[in-house]
Amino acid sequence: MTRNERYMQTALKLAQRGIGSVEPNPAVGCIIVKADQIISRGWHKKFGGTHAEINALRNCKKSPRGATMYVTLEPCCHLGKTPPCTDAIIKAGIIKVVAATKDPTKKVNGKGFKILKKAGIKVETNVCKKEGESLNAPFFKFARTKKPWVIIKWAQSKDGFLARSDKKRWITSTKSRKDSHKLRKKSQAILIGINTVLADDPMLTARLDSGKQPIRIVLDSRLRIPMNCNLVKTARKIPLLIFTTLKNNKKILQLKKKAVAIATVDSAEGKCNIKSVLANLGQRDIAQVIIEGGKKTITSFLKQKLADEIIIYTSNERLADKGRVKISRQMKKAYHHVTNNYFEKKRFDTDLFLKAFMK
Ligand code: AOF
Ligand code: ZN
Repeated sequence: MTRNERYMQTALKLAQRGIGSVEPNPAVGCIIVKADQIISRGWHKKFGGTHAEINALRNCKKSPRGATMYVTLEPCCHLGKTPPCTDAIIKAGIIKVVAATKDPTKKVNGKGFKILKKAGIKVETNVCKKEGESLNAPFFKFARTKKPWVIIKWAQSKDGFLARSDKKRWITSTKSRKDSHKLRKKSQAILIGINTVLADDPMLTARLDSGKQPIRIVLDSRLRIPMNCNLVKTARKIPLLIFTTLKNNKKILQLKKKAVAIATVDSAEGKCNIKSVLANLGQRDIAQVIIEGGKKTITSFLKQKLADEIIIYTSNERLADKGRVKISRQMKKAYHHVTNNYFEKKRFDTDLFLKAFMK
């Protein structure tokens, strides 16, 4: 490993601390090095907050004048929720910037590097590029394709059941369910099929503390959603978006009156065309969506290879005759289609948690 790579690894580790709080922004880490000594560290801590470079510049123990900055993403040069990082870097007297990746967003896309170079700062990029990109895979996908990062998530029993037929409500442990609420909280949108609405009447909220709630999305080609279901009843408080293939339907007006947003897409085999759904979500600036069920919806995303990531909670219990709705062949086989460049395996009590990126 070169010295540059070693320093970049430190910056990448710092960046990781922001995962879960910065989305849909990228997680970014930054260190400042002078005379082969790290004089400061910084990372982007939460969405809307100060950028990694600014945090690092503020944390300097010594003057950053004449120092080298290692940052995992090209410094921004635009006024967003925060001022451009390039200005601050130039002003601070940094003489060299080493970056892992270019920022692919239109507003930056190489312009940040150009501005730094013009100010006489040396720029080196693509140091640990692969790690830098996989750390922010959802951000890079959205910037390049304008389609959201698709996470498929489900909970199953050890013998592959998605629901139970006895009086107990849950398959997985309290800890697993808490974790899945955390996941909801850090995502922009949760999507389910109409069958899940009809079967469970869910709220689809992140029941942690107050704060940001993801947009709730239902695929409902024929608008079968009941007007008195929990999702519709709460639409004024928490956004609800329904995709349908119907146009000029009376129910569209009724739903709109209840503050439900409706989008009409083309149909594919009688259902909403999920490719069009994803394109539509991209237009709405939704950079990441979790598909939470049910079996049919999840299976159609897997069949069409539209999933980017899978998350599976598996309980230690075999349900056998207490089980209902077995996972599909595609769900069972999903594991043959994952990459190993990002893989997490851990336990929540006796449940197994698996997370991987799809090939
Ligand atoms: C950086 N350093 O730590 C991050 C960057 O609205 P704002 O001001 O927070 O800007 C968000 C955009 O800035 C985001 O879309 C991405 O292009 C870039 N993120 N840039 O220089 C950082 N998080
Ligand atoms: Zn910035």
